[in-house]
Amino acid sequence: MSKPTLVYFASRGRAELIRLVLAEAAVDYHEHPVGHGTPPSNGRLTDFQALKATPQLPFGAVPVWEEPDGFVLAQSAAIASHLALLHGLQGKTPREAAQCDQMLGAFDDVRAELRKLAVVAPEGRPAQREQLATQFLPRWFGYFDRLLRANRGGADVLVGQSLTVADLALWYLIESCQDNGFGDAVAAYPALVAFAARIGQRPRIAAWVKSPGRHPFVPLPR
Ligand SMILES: N[C@@H](CCC(=O)N[C@@H](CS)C(=O)NCC(=O)O)C(=O)O
Repeated sequence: MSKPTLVYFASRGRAELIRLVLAEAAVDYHEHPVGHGTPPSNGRLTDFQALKATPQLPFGAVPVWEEPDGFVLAQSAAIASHLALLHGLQGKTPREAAQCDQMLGAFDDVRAELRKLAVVAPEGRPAQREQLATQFLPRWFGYFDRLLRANRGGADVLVGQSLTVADLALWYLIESCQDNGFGDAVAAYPALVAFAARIGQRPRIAAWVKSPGRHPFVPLPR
């Protein structure tokens, strides 16, 4: 293996923030897509159930990040944070690094609530959507708006004075909410709308968004 490898399904999911960090850092890496019932390719297992039974997935789950010298890391937030640190996207001080991790925790909290739409019975979805749209997301975007504006007036980045993984996490959360019909919860906060436009216009992020390598958006069930 000469390039680092990201092991995940052929979808955005929990790997997309990692891919955004890799895009912003211009890292050359290989994707090893796993699936259900997929035969081995390039001499490697790609069937998820088979792979889960091996030590290649430290916790029997993906994403997993592999480096050419044999270093293997699981847990999406740990991978994002490791790559951010390697490439100067984890803040400049221990406090800024912790503030980045704070955002990664919040990112997981919000995504976990959104994912409930995928598991709730179809008849429960309208109520779940209503709760997300009118209570949960306005509350969380209110927190993010306050956090952003507390950093030098909110006209730049979330943590410190330069782009970090925290900005990429917030940008991806905003994009996911807008794409899933929760744009009003974001639109209520002009500083967040301007922030999302700023981050989305960064050349490497804009290029990743348009790239054929980006997996298509899959909506949460309606
Ligand atoms: N906290 C872990 C969760 C990883 C996780 O649950 N990944 C799912 C796929 S998105 C998985 O591999 N689940 C194991 C399974 O389906 O058996 C992370 O953020 O990486």
